[in-house]
Amino acid sequence: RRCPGRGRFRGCLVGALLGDCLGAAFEGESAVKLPDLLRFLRGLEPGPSGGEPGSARRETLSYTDDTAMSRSVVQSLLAKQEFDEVDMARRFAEEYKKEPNRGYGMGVITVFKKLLSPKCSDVFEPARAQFSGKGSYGNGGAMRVAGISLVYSDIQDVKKFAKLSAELTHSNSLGYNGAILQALAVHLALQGELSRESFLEQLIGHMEDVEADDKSLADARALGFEDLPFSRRLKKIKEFLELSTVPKSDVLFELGNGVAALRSVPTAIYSFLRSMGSDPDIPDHYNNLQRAIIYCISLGGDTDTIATMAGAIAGAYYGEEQVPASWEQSCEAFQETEKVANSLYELYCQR
Ligand code: 8NA
Ligand code: MG
Ligand code: MG
Ligand code: MG
Repeated sequence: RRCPGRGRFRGCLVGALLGDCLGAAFEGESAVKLPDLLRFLRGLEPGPSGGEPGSARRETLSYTDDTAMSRSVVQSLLAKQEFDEVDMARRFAEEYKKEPNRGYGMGVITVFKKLLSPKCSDVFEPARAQFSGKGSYGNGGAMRVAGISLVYSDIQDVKKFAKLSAELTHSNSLGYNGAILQALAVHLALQGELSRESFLEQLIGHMEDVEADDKSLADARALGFEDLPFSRRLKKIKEFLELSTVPKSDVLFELGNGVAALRSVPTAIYSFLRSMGSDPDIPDHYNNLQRAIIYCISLGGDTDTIATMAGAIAGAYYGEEQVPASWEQSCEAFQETEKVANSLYELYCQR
């Protein structure tokens, strides 16, 4: 097996960090105006008088729950050298206790509180009890999953541990299948050199298999969705990519911009794939990775989480060369993120 370049690991984690920190400035806005977003981004660049990159900003952009949980995933994988559910659950809960105001989902906080109790003996139990036993279908399992794809090179391992890592908080298959999809996208992106078509074909092939099990079918039906809902949205992405332009309203209707994994993971993947080409509305000096993040944020809604997922995929695909210094240096904890990416690279390439 060939090791992907180290720059892809750094690109992935820093891309995710950028998406979260930049997206968080717009989270929850129903309609983000592109000129406002571009003005905000220009504020990250040094002024005409020069100065260090990022010197245009006085304050650092803070990361949110997306990055806080991504960091716990990665730190657990590095400490244990493999997936360890007890250690990872403990890190999620301790991190929440240390910094509860990172903008966590309303439901998941209940899970952390139960995990912090000494009475908790099964770390998957609190997640199973969420939403009257239905489990969460939020995008929290997917937003933090990239580290799994940076540690496991075998695709079956990627699927297995993406699912288990998500199940610590998200027991509904519409939650953890979103994490599997996001992990597969990062896995494929790490290999690089893939066309849009083969990237999508491979994802569809895997998801049709993932979503065909009894629980996935039952959960989708219980929520009133058609069978294989993630696979169906991936096919919709294929249709969109064949059109020269797709109105934002169609993207929002078909793919969404919400906190459910089903209404955000496919959107992030679409954003990454469409940004392989240029966008008439986004100035040419922005590269593919920047376009992917800009497009996600322009959709509004759960901007930080959709942008963090697209940033992870685009960063794994294009590598750190596409991470602009001014954007990176505007974000909290970017240096630590690079360091951790280097450590993950060593671990991946030892396997
Ligand atoms: P979660 O498990 O609490 O799920 C998020 C939300 O999805 C819940 O609060 C519910 O509204 C809804 N939901 C999920 N499952 C069900 C269900 N079975 N029945 C009914 N409703 C359900 O947390 P999460 O970790 O998945 O959430 C991640 C999102 O929350 C990310 O966008 C993250 O950035 C954060 N977030 C924070 C804010 C904020 O401003 N604080 C806003 C949006 C999202
Ligand atoms: Mg967030
Ligand atoms: Mg993140
Ligand atoms: Mg969010």
